[in-house]
Amino acid sequence: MSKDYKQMWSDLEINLDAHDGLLGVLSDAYTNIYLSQKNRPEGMKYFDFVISEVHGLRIEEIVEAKKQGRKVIGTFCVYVPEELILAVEGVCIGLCAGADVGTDEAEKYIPRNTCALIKAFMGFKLAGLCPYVQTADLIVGETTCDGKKKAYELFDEMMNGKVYVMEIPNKKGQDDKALWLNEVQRFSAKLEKISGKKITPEKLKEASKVVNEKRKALQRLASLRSADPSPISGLDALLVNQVAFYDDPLRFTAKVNELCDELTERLKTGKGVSAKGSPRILISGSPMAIPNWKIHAIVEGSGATIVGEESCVGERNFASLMDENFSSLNEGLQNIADRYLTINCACFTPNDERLTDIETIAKRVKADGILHYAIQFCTPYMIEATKVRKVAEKRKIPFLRIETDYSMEDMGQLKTRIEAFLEMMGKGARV
Ligand code: BJ8
Repeated sequence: MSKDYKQMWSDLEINLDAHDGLLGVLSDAYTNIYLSQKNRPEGMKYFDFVISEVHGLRIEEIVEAKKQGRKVIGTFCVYVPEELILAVEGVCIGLCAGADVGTDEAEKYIPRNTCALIKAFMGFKLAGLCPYVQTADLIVGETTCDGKKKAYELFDEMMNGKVYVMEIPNKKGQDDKALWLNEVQRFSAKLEKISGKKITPEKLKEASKVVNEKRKALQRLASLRSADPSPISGLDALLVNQVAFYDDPLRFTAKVNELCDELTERLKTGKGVSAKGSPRILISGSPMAIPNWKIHAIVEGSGATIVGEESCVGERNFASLMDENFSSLNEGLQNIADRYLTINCACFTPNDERLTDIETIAKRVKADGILHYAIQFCTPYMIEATKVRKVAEKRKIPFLRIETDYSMEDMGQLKTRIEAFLEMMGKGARV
């Protein structure tokens, strides 16, 4: 941290002692996992800085934005339209927590066999550890999986009524599309009410451009990883995708594009993070919220490179753009509704489009193997893994299925399984 932020944290009612402990653990993990990597692009220095200031400078910026009358909107799902939040000059923060924190406290409210992501967002609040949650004027939940849906009821009580829930349909038929459009309209009215600002077609266009440019930068990064050797590690690419959820969008986009310029230069000289021909893995499944780096650290520590994430912290977040051609607010809201329904989350049934996405991405990134990752007790992704396996078998792509939580207890066991998978995978199975 560049300075002492204790007063700011204290004003936000952060538990200072526990928070010091959390930052210490985070800093050690980052040093061991990230800073120990060899051959990192220079452009990652910005993201190292952002992480070092994750609860410092960025929170200071948000507090300052609040003083200027901007509203802070926390979200837990890539289905929440960022464009609308920006159209009322709000600050959009993706809140999903990826650390095993406050679990004991969370388990007083929700069953032990709840996914780690849900336990973490409740745990962070209960343990007084998340300054982002503390700055939020509104927290947007969604009716995706049952665990989240029910947890938001309890979370709303903890947040003194600040939780607003969007209804996400479970199917994608005509009635579902109408329901979803109505939800987008309802959310835009809610944002206008809490911000006191009107969403005009012009403001929505401006906001759509900002978010689309961010998506394009992330698409560019994803496509550069198709090279052999990849010019960037999976760990670093994951970090960029995680930072996408809370950094200032304009600054973030500029920094990702700078990084991509450097990676493009690397490709010209054939410089990469691993030797040409090293095993290439596509990750598919539940989202990996910051600071969940567990699987990437094991896979890359075992000599393979992760070249893509079919995940909401990855491709599902940036794969499709919003159509910026609209002339009325109604048309703009329709375009938002259409764009977001292209996200193929396992909470939908059927969800065969996700299988097509996995095949397409595996081909594009020249994956040698697919590792399906589900957070333990994440029923939608755990069950859908069976269909993903069938796709991998059909394409003769080696497949490994892993279910784990945020604890480090199974690191040894996972490493053994992943190493055996890489060994079995060998070469020559590339799609
Ligand atoms: S669009 S994946 S961000 S819902 S890991 S809480 S599903 S039990 S996070 Fe998600 Fe939106 Fe879908 Fe993406 Fe439930 Fe699974 Fe836990 Fe999950």
